[in-house]
Amino acid sequence: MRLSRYFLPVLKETPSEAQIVSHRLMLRAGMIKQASAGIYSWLPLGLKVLQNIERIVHEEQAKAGHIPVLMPTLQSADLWRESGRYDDYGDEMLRLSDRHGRDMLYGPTNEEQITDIFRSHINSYKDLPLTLYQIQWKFRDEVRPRFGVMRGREFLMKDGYNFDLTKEDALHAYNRHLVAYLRTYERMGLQAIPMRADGGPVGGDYTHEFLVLAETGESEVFYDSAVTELSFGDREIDFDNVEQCASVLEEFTSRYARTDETHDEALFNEVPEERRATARGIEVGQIFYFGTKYSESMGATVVNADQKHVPVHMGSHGIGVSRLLGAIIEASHDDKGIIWPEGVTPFHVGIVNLKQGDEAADAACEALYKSVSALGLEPLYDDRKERAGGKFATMDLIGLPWRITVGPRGLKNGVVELTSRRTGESEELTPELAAARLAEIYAQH
Ligand code: P5A
Repeated sequence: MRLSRYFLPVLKETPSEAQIVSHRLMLRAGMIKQASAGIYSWLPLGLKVLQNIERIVHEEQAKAGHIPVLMPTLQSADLWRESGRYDDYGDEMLRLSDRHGRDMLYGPTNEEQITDIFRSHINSYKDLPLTLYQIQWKFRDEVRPRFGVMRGREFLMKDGYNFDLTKEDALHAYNRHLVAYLRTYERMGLQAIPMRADGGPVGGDYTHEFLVLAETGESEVFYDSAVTELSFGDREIDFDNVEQCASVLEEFTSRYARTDETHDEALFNEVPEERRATARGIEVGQIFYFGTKYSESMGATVVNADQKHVPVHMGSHGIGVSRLLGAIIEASHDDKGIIWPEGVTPFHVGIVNLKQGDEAADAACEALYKSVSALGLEPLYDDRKERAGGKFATMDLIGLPWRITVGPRGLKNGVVELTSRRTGESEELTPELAAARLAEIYAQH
């Protein structure tokens, strides 16, 4: 993409309504525009990151054997009356009625709707296990939407639902989700720690939230600091292997780590004092096992091997897809702007032409643009007639992890400069070697 033809409405001033750094930077970098309280339009740069996050979520769900579907945002109130949640959900649910006076709602989550799909099509235990998921917009009429996409009213969620014959099978699905989530967050450059939590309106008492530690997080958390040393890394995992998945859960959840809802001071005090930590965290996901809560009330049963009708065991599993943008920025920025991890960056490299209009500089930038694109990478070429300082400031603000600077002086020696946004370190290389370095870097992501 050439910046002269792109739509990147960066702001010079810091917007006064934004209280936390991720919100400020998303507005300043022209990623989002507030439409009304807690509701945002996604501008091109923001949309690219959102789609990268979606892609990683889809890829990791596919590895776990989970199947994508797409359900509507508007749901019938009758389904929610069956589960009893229509009245329970309270003011967070946006309720509306259609021209025939039928009660509808904008889905805050989809347990009822997916259970309805399941009961309409599946009757036999032979069709289990089954996990369906979607990435779809949700609406929760939060009393105090704030911090931009962090706590929106309309937000994008990955929501998955498992259907199993037995509690043991459903717990394996739970563990599979935990593993898939650990991989998902790490690919986004995040450490998200699973912590025992509360079921809330979804239900069930077996649930973990995934928290990214950050001062601006809305949850208070208590943990054994040893959990911060764990990482999933690039180990191989067989998602059908019950013991393997269970041992990952064991490894990542056996130490004390809880949100304030489930915090237990006596248990916490058993952690050696030097490892007892309290912090704030951003909840980027939550997994639940709630057994037969929905299948019993909504009649989602299968015939088992003894020809008996039994309600299926279920769980649901959510990732805050749009919230993740805020969480990643909170975890990765400096005073100049965002620093995108390679896995989610909107463009792989920024090309800065120090002297637009100079024949050699223009030609070298064009050639680099072509060679980088030919590698399957997406460059953002700042081809505007602007001062170098302004171009650098824009690149730093929007946070591309790599920048290639091209100027007449370097070109006389046959070199351009490759700079890391994270470390600020630069290397002088021929344009060919700079492109090859990028290919090497991105081969790992
Ligand atoms: C699990 C999937 C559920 O709703 N039902 C389907 C279950 N879980 S949850 O924890 O309530 O939500 C899942 C994740 O969505 C994100 N989230 C939000 N993101 C932005 N703004 C909000 N107002 C908001 N509310 C929830 C969180 O990351 C949460 O973990």
